[in-house]
Amino acid sequence: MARLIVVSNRVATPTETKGSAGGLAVGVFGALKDAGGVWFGWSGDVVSETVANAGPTLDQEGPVTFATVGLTKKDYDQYYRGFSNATLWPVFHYRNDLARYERDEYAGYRRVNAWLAHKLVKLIEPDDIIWVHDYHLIPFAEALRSEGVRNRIGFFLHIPFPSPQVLQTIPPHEELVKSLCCYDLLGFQTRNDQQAFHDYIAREAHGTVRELGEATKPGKGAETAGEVEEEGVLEAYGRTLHTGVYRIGVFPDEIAEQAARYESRQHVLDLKQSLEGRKLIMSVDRLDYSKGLVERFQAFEQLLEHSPEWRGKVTLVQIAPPTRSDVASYKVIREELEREAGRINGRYSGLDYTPIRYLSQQYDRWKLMSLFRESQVGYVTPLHDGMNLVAKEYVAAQNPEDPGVLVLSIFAGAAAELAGALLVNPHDATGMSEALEHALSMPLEERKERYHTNMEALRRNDLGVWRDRFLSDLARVPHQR
Ligand code: ADQ
Repeated sequence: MARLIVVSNRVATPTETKGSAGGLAVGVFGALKDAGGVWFGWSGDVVSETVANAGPTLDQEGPVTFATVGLTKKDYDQYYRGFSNATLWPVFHYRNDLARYERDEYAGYRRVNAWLAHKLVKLIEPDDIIWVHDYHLIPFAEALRSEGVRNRIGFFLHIPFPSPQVLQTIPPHEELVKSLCCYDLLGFQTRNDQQAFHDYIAREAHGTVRELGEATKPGKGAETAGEVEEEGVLEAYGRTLHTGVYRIGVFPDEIAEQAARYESRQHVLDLKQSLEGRKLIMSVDRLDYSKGLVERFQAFEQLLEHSPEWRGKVTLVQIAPPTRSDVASYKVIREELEREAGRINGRYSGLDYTPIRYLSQQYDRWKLMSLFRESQVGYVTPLHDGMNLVAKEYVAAQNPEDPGVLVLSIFAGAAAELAGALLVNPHDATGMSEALEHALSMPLEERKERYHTNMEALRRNDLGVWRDRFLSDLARVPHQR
C-alpha cells in the first residue's frame, strides 16, 4: 500500500489525534495510521527566520511522522492573516464586501506555499499519495510540480467554492484556478461548489467539462451521500483533472456514546438547575461573520417579541470563542454580537431570566456534546458554510428516546443531507423565529422520526466513508506523470 502524506495549514498534535479533539484530526490520523506516512504543515508558532528555516521538526508516532515548521511574522501576516483570511475566506463565503486585496500579501501567499513545498520535497517517496487540505494551500501542488514531484496529489476544499463572478473579485483569480488544475483530484463539500468550479472552467478558462453519473438535484429531499456518483473530468490549462463531491461527516455512534456518558456530569447538572425547567436552544460556532450569529440573535428576539408566551420559558445559549482576532473584520463582528446580546437581554431579561447566554470561551468537545443532548433545539444558521460539522454533531448527540430538533440554514453544506432538519433561510428573521417555535413545540413522534432520518444519513456517510472515498478515488484517477 502506498504511503500517505497529508498537508494542511495546521497540523494536529499527536495528543490531539487521540483525545477528544475535532473529529477531522481523528479521521485523517486514522488514514495515516493505516497507510503510514507524514502529516506536514505549520506548527502554529510564529518564529525567527533562523528557526523557520531550520525546520521541519519531526515527531514520530508509530508509523506516522508529524512534520511541522514555524512561520516568520512576515509570512504569518501575508500568507495566513492576509491573503488566506482577509481575501480568500471572505470571498469564498460570498462576503466580498469584507475582503481586501493586497498584492504583497498575495505574493507572500505564493511564496509561503513554494517554501512549504520545498520543505516537504525531501520527505516524499516516489509512490506516496499526497492529500492537501483547504484554501491556504491552493498553489501547493503547482509548487511541488515545479520541484519535480510527479506523485498523485489531491486537494479537498473544506469551505464553499464561489460562483465565477464572485471569484473574479479576487484579481489573480485565474492564477488561482490554474493552480488548482495542477492537482489530480479536487474534492468539494457539495454539488453546488463543484458546479461553481466547473462553471469557471467552462466559461472563463475555456476548458472542457464532462460530468459523469447522475447529478443530484437540489431541493427539499436529501442528497443520498454515497449513492450518487458525482464525478467531473476536466481539461484545462493543458492538464486533465478529476473533481468529486465528498461530504465530510462525523463518527455518529462515538458521539452518541460520549454524549450519553457525560450526561450525569456536574456541568450538565449545573446547567439543568440554572435553566429552572426552561427550554434550551443551543448554538456553537467559532466567532465568524460567516456563521450568521447576529441574524440568529435577531430571529430569537422576534420569537420573544411576537410570541410573548415564550418569554421567560426559553433560553438561547450561544458558545462562540473568538478566532482570528487580529483580522479587522473579526473585531467588528465581535463588538456587534456583544451589542446585540446586550440589547436583547436588556429588553427581555427579568430578575431571574436572561434570554441569551453568550459565552465566548472554548469548550471541551465531549462537554459540548453533552450540552447538545440536554437541549431541545440545535440552532445552526450560517450565512454560508462548507459543511458545518456542529449540525451533524448536534444530531448525533441526541437522546434517541427524547431527541431535540435541528434548525438548519439552507446555506450550510449539511442541509443537502439532513432531510430531518427544519431548514431555514438565515436572511429571513420571521421564518427563523417560526421554525424555532415549530421546533420548541414539536411532538415526540415527529422529533423521533426526524432524528432517525438524520441519523441514517450520518451513519451512511460518516467521516470514515468521506476519507476512504476520497483516497480510493485519488488512488484510481488516471494520473499524468
Ligand atoms: P469550521 O468553520 O471550523 O470548519 P465547523 O464544521 O462547524 O466549522 O466546526 C468544526 C469543528 O469545530 C467541530 O467539530 C466543532 O465541534 C468544533 N467547534 C466549533 N465551535 C466550537 C467551540 N465553540 N468550542 C469547541 N469546539 C468548537 C471548516 C468549514 C466547515 C466544515 C469544516 C470541516 O468552515 O464548513 O464543516 O471545516 O470540513
